[in-house]
Amino acid sequence: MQTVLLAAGEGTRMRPLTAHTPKPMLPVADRPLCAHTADAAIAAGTDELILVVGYEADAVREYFGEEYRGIPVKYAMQDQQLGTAHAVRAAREHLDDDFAVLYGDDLYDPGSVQELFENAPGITAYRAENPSNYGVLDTDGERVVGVTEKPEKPETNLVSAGACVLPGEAREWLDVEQSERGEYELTDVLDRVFAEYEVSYTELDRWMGVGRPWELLEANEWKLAALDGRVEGEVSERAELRGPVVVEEGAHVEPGVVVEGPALIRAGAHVGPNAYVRGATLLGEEVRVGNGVEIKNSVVMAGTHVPHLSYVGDSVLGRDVNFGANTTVANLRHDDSPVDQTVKGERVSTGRRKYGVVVGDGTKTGVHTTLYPGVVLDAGTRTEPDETVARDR
Ligand code: TTP
Repeated sequence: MQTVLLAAGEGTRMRPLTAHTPKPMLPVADRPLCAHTADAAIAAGTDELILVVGYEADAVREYFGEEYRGIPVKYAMQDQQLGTAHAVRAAREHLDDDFAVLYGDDLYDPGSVQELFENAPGITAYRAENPSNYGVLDTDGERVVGVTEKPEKPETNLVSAGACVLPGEAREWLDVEQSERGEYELTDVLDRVFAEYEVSYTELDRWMGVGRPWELLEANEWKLAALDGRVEGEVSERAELRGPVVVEEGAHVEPGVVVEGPALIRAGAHVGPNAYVRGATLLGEEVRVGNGVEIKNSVVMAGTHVPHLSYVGDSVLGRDVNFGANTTVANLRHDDSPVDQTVKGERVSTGRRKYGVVVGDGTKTGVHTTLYPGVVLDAGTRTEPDETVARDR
């Protein structure tokens, strides 16, 4: 089976982390977000990957190359994101039989992907608390006969999760009309498949869409928890690793460091002396965490330095960030209410009581900078020494 993996998106809700990196290439534990899905598809028997790319396409091409884990990889360019059917249409010339469509910014549990592949043609579904906000499956026994978008009175709470396996014939059905919201949508292709094939559904055991920065934290919490501890790098005898901690080859952990898993310390990272890293934390390649620094439940991307006397909690730091000595992230409001963040100009609740900051690539903070919960710093921001940053920059 061929797998079309949609990875053309600009990831505007994930800004500033997507300023230079496409969302599907953001790190989730030991690989990019979309590689988890590619790997699940390969484990389920895919023999060819077709990546639909657009925004910052080169980053995707560089990672997957022409062959990935022994599987040929092809690319389809989608210059404008005009919809999911439009995206699959970009891949059409490469398709020759039944094919799966998976989303590069969704995380699936691999077992469910396997089940989806075994029950082709089929779609994925999950139980939603508020099904009226989604496309609800219309079923006849085990067979899916349609999807009703945002029904007022849904008959079930089983909603479509998007991923599907389509019969080869559907290649000819991709030229759908523009929908009311102006997109070419795969749901319109599916309507024809429901009418002409017996389509089953696979209920996903676990699944999440990764659209906003705190969801990147959640994705990392999921995939870091799935890692088994292993030490391939150099860990001082006077450092303590508790729980599942991975120290990759070429990483160093100095005396006086305590790491509580799940945590992943990637190749070339340097931690300590005297630092405290708590789960679930990802320290990317070439990250430096120095003396008197505490990092908790955070994603710290490649090349970032937090060298002296700082606290970082429940935060996402982009690439090549530098925190001046004594930079402190506040990650809890005095009134204990969930922390809000501005996403595309709108204040949105993250739903998280503990939530720190989101810092774009190349930012440098001055010494003694204090960052308020939910603050977003654009790529390349500079703060002055002693600054207290309560608003996004
Ligand atoms: P979206 O989440 O709608 O878009 P996005 O990923 O660019 O994020 P944002 O809304 O924050 O800007 O897309 C969902 C997935 O589908 C994502 O993996 C990208 C993919 N996609 C395409 O590849 N091409 C398309 O035309 C569309 C609409 C989506």
